[in-house]
Amino acid sequence: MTSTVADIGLIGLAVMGQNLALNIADHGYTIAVFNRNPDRMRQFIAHCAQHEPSSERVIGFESLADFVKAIKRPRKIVLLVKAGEATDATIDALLPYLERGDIIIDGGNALWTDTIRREKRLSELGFAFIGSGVSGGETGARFGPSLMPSGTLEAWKQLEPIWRDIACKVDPVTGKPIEGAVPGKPVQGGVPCTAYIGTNGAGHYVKMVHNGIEYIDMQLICEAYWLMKNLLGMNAEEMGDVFALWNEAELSSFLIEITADILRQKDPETGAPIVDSILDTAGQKGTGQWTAANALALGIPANAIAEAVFARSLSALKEERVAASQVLQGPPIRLESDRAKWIQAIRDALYCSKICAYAQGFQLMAEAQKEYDWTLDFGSIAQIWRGGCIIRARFLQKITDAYARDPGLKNLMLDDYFRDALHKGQQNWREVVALAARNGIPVPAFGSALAYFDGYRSARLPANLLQAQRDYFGAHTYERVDRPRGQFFHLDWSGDRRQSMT
Ligand code: NBP
Repeated sequence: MTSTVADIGLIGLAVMGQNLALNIADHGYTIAVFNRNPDRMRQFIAHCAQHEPSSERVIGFESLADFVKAIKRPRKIVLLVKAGEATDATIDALLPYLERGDIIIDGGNALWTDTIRREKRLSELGFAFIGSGVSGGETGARFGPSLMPSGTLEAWKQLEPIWRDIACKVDPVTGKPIEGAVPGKPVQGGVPCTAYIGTNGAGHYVKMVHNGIEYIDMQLICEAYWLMKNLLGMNAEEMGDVFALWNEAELSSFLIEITADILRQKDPETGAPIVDSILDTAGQKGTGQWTAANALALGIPANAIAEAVFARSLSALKEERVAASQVLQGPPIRLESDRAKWIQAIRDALYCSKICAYAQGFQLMAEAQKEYDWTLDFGSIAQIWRGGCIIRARFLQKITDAYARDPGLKNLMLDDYFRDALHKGQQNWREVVALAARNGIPVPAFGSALAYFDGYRSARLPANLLQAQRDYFGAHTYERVDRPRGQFFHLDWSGDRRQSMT
């Protein structure tokens, strides 16, 4: 007979599951683990026995029935399987063994609508379901991820102590992640990067937007790099130094920091900068694409985020681009000699574009909460992204401060701090976008962020003409500037050219 010893269970022992299981064990919890293919579980347990200080708290099971029985009630079972059908298959396999009140926690990158569906189904069966975004990749899972859980408050209360223990911790004063965790010795103290996000799919939605922001953050850095390389003629090491310097101030972030490291890294085969040996094509799938698609569905102009997804799609057309480069011509590139001036300008373009990108992500979440009846705490969301995750940055504290000043803030750009930063940087930002256009260097994210800024701050846009066109060819009607909103008119464009109210 299996004894009930485990504080929690985990299914799915690929990269994320193994690392999260070890993180949980390092915090003193006994964890039962299971994997569809038992070989993977056996290998993991063998690895733990040899290399992991917390190995006695990780117990592997080959039978799902024994695995479930070993977990204390109400059971908490974390799924870290491939998102999609595998999650449903795992839930279906688990159901016969569960008892009322047991809690399934999906830590995969699930589509939030799937989480809503699963939560509803399981709650009707008497079980709880928490969808928890887990960010930070392999290292985050091992030593402290950013965790974005949602479900019922009762279920969250059960999970909260473990989730707070294993989450990344940030210094309460500096807001910086506390480093130094090693196997068996996790970080003590600090503010955990997790908080209750809301009901049903809210956690996975917020994780999705996080990933959308990650796409644009990375694309903006790539554009800054590309401009320095092509317009200023800088080599990888010099650019690495610039990113390292930027990492000392407002732009300080994990992505800027690793970019400095990447640019200084040599190719072990050739001795040249490794970045020059890497093929310039990137894939896009899952969460970045979902963020852009949902922005379209909700009618929120997250154009810079979408642009970052499209930039990857364009990069993937490598063979076509190589062929087109022989056919389509642009202007010759003219190197700029005033490096210091343009490095500062590119920095400003990057910072201003980043503000717009985050403004878009937060506006998207604000719209989604209306759509799905969530109550999101945007200041708290920015806080839990300060550590553990890929977009961790000093900047996030500014977002928390902005929502503390005004919880009903309509758009981040309207906050005093961000407004001032945009005002201060915009001249340089414009010059960078113009210079890039003059030289035929693509900067889709810088450009679309600037268009967003200019569009959002425009009391009038040319959609009046657009409405006229729509009314002309399709009698779609228009509102008038001199009448109350909600009154619609149609002009008989081809007949007597009279206007009627509809
Ligand atoms: P994968 O996404 O590669 O999934 C592999 C795991 O899913 C294995 O344990 C595999 O079992 C299991 N699995 C599959 Br595939 N089909 C299954 C099925 N029908 N029934 C049961 N189990 C099934 O692993 P990962 O990269 O560790 O990611 C796990 C989750 O975490 C994913 O949802 C991912 O999107 C998310 N995530 C990943 C990262 C990251 O950096 N990798 C970061 C944040 C979130 P098997 O061994 O029997 O094939």
